[in-house]
Amino acid sequence: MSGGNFDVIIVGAGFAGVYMLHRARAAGLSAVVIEAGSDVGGTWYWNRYPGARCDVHSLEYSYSFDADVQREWHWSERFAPQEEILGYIRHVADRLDLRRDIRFDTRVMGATFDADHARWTVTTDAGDSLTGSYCVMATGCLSNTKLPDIKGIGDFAGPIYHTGQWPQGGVDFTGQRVGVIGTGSSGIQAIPCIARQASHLTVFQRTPHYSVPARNFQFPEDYIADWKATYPERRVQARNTRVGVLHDFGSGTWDEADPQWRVEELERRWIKGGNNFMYAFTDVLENPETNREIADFVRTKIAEIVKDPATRRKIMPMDYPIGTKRLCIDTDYYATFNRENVALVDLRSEPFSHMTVSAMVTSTGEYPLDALVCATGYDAITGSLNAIAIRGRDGRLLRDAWADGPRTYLGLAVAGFPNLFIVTGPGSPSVFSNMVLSIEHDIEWIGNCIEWMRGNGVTTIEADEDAQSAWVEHVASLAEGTLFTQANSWYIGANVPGKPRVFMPYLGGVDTYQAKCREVAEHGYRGFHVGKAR
Ligand code: NA7
Repeated sequence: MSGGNFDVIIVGAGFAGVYMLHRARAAGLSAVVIEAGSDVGGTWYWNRYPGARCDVHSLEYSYSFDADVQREWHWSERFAPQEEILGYIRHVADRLDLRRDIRFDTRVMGATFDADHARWTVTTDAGDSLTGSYCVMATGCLSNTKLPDIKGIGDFAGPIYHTGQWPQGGVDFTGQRVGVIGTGSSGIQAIPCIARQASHLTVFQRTPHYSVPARNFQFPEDYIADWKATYPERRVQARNTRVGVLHDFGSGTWDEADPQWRVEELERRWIKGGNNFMYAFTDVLENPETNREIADFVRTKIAEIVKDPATRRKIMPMDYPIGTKRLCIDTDYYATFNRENVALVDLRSEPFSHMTVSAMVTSTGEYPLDALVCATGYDAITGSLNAIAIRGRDGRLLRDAWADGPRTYLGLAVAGFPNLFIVTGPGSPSVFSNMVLSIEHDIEWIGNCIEWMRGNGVTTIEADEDAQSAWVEHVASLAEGTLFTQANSWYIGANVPGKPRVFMPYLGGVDTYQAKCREVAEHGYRGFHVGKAR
């Protein structure tokens, strides 16, 4: 058991926590990171499932704050695999000598603000009690895993894996009958890989997802050299986009475009692969007609790939707009269902009944299994925060303050919780952006704020209730004008029974968001109350 008094306590050692520690040190602050895993990496530490890789271009999905690290690191593929990204974060932690201030294998259980002394006390499952002037939640948007509630699941004799808590040494499915539940990004990446190894694979699908080809490739040397020669300019450009990624953004709506060009453009983007596909027209997520055209294009492609008519019918996404659940990026996903050893079960027509010691039973069938993989997602964005007993002023629990949905100011701070900062929190662009770019922004904003506080004798900073309400309304109004409300996505908490249906990310764009945060800081942290020591 050990404690300690620090300036900054950071929860989580993923991309956010690692940089926050470095930033805190650069400001001359004492800091400690508490991390549940045995190593740095966060999402990329836990998600070791076969096929796990990023869906953002790897030269963009990386830190920009250190020119040497940026120059030295060699990315090998367009969409880096999990092990390469984990290797990168480990490299950064070593290169910047960060490990000595990270406590691994330790889970934060509670964080309580003491208003009399303006300090946070953070408690862990190891029995530690640490205090800090500032507490930074670098807990990640997708870290609180969710298992399906299936009757008798505990009776199943085989192993059950969640993609977000994959065993360290990997899993060998050779010769096994495997079931996969879930066809979101994780399932869609894992299914083709598991199908190649298992003797038989049964995919249990609740909602068919839209997926476009990744067209991943190994970087030729001159590609990287060219990119690195203009890295700083590219980083600036990326920050000035809606999503923090250098996509090829179309400039007009579907209606404004020439009919022949539209189809050629979609084809070009389909061939190019990746998320670029969603950005051909400016109104894809606002105009139902445009959205239908894009969805029809993808449905035509799926129909061309999947041979069996019954499977084709089941796998076809029909009843929600494309992009309103996160668009998946795949390698051979649809073609995998042409394999003889793969079967698709449509849970909408035959829901789960129960599990036996050796099989999954639905309302109409029984599927013998040796192993079960749950690619069933997360209690996203708020789950990892609500899992910690965070108590602000007067002992109020954050999860109670958020009972009707998360309320933040700029996604970074919460009224009633002084000196608590959230990285990529609800109400910020978070999962609607290049996460690393948004993380860097948030960390820099937090680091600058703390430096400002110390330079001005400010001991507490706390979001104003009215400023927070205005921000919450602004975030909600941005979502109201879109098609996002028409899908049962984790963006609105629809995947967790009982979770309030609130659209959580900020849709106004990374460029606009960062400008607003800058403006708040430049105006002496407008919308915050500051307290000074008496
Ligand atoms: P997602 O995108 O939340 O996908 C989870 C999948 O699991 C999805 O197909 C769900 O169906 C399905 N699911 C969840 N619970 C159940 C139950 N109880 N029964 C049947 N099917 C279920 O999580 P991922 O890990 O794939 O991706 C998360 C993000 O990580 C991703 O967007 C990237 O940003 C990286 P549903 O669609 O809810 O009907």
